[in-house]
Amino acid sequence: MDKKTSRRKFLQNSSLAAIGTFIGAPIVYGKNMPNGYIPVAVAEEIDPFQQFGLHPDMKVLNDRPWNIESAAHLLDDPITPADKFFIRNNGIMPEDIDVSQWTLTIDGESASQSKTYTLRDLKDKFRHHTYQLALECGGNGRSEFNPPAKGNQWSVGAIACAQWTGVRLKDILNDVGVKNDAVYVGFYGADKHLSGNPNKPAISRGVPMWKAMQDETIVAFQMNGKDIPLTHGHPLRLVVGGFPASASGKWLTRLSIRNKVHDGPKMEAPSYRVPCKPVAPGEKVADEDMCIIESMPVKSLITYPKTGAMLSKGKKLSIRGHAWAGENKVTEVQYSVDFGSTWKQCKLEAPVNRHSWQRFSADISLPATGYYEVWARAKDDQGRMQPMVLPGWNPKGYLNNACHRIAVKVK
Ligand SMILES: Nc1nc2c(c(=O)[nH]1)N[C@H]1C(S)=C(S)[C@@H](COP(=O)(O)O)O[C@H]1N2
Ligand SMILES: [Mo]
Repeated sequence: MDKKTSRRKFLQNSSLAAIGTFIGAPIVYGKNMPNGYIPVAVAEEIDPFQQFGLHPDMKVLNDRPWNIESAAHLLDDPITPADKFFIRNNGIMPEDIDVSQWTLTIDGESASQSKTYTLRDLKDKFRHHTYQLALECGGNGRSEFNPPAKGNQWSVGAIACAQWTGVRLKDILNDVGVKNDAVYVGFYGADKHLSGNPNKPAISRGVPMWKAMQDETIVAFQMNGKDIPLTHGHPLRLVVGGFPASASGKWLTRLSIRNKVHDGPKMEAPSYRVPCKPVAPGEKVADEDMCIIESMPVKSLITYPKTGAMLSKGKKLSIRGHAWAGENKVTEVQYSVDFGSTWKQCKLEAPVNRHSWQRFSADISLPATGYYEVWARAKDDQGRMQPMVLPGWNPKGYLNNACHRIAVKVK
């Protein structure tokens, strides 16, 4: 345990007076502090860049819980490394994880039996698979909606595509036995609700059976060939590509095979739901008119160059980026340098596997010195294309897949 962690542990288990001594002043309204609460004066001493090993261009949106976003130019690697991978926590991360004691329990109305596996059991019993899977927070792009939606004000950086290794969820479910009436699989993790209430999960979402049974839906123990970092769900997490990343439960301890749509915290309306029918910006929407988000929409990011790039006259501008389309495949990416008046094709690579993002690139000739914008838009195999402007406003600010743009100057 490093010094900071042990100090934090000490504080969590300490009396108000002891914490006051640590801060150097009595906490006047201390009796109102929620159980387990870490005062800002203490919390601020945690440097997330150091603690989580983050790239200096990462942006902290919230420190309780930690929500940290990446940026377009940080997402240029074909496989996102941990230091550039966004962090989205709903609660307080578990501490002092003892991997040898970690278990995963499968239960639920539609499980033929309840069964518990150790990490060793999972690794020994089932075949290992590695997939590159794009995880995008449902709220990525929320900051642009107007009227604004409450929640983390993600710009474009709540997306990543790492290489995940684990066992297929379907192999585990089949080993346990799934009853015919199974509808959903819900997850539970070891993180704590912000209130400190141990009986209230921070988040417990799930996926329909067809998604749980897909080959690429895995219970992972490695990210990019190493143990999963604590921030991303060490030692075990669900990885469900194509769906909002909120379905990919971190610090996984339990899966429940349900005979109805899972009803854990943040599964019910209005969380991770959008109006079933389009609404006017700002309109109130009743819970029963909100539908669960499944596949994420088609989207792309120009990851090189970084916006604001300078180019010498006569040189070609080489751009590249990534495109993804939830359950679907990206079939085309186009770019425009004249504010969308004309569009040209980018070179587009096939995905490494289903639910991985796809690389695109183009070499662009720019006719004169001056200011340009490069716009990119992707199309999926259903013929759906990214909109140029904000897509349908919704109360929680999900699914903004408007096209990405960068500025370039030729000198
Ligand atoms: N146990 C648990 N799982 C979780 C969360 C969480 O707060 N707790 N956040 C979810 C959400 S909303 C997202 S977008 C992704 C973020 O994964 P990351 O932090 O590895 O990027 O994890 C999901 N899984
Ligand atoms: Mo999310």
